[in-house]
Amino acid sequence: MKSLPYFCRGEVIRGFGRGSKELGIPTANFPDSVVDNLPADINTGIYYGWACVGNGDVHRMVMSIGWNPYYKNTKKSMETHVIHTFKEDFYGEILSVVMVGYIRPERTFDSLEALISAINSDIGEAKVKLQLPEHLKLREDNFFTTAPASSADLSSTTGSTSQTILNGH
Ligand code: ADP
Ligand code: RBF
Ligand code: MG
Repeated sequence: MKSLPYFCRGEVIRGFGRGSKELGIPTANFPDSVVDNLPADINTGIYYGWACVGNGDVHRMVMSIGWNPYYKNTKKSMETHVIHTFKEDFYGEILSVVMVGYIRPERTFDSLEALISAINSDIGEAKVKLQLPEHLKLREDNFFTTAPASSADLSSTTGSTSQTILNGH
């Protein structure tokens, strides 16, 4: 995928509230402004990379892009599970992410347990792959050191509530 690494950020919006309640795996959802800006060669499926909330610490992440076939969503979503335990929700804050690698396509499952165990194995794969030097260096990218503290800061610098950067340029 020539568009990787792919950097983007935007406000965290509310989804169906299923991630935490049904799966025990919260996912921070991006608005349409971020989803609609994805380059054509970024296929739906599961990605891994780095993420930070506001101008906070950079953590590992896994992201699902698509229609959640297990739930048959009608709207394409882009949801990030940050591999970190936060003290509080962060709706309305700016989530900055870099997608560095692809894991697998989205699929449906026979049970909720099977979906949960697939997500846990994605998290395991992300933890292994993110140790590669080429991935570790993206954690230090300026994109994160200059992350806006709030959506007001993002819109005052970009005139928008989202931002996307291809291949770090
Ligand atoms: P929704 O359907 O509204 O996205 P979820 O149940 O998926 O609800 O929970 C996502 C919300 O949980 C995020 O928007 C964020 O505010 C919060 N959250 C807490 N910890 C995490 C985490 N580690 N990764 C992603 N979101 C988290
Ligand atoms: N949903 C699916 O329907 N099929 C999948 O294969 C799938 N894989 C996922 C992998 C990861 C790493 C994450 C974070 C989510 C995945 N989801 C998948 C989305 C999941 O159904 C969604 O996060 C919840 O429904 C909450 O919105
Ligand atoms: Mg969610």
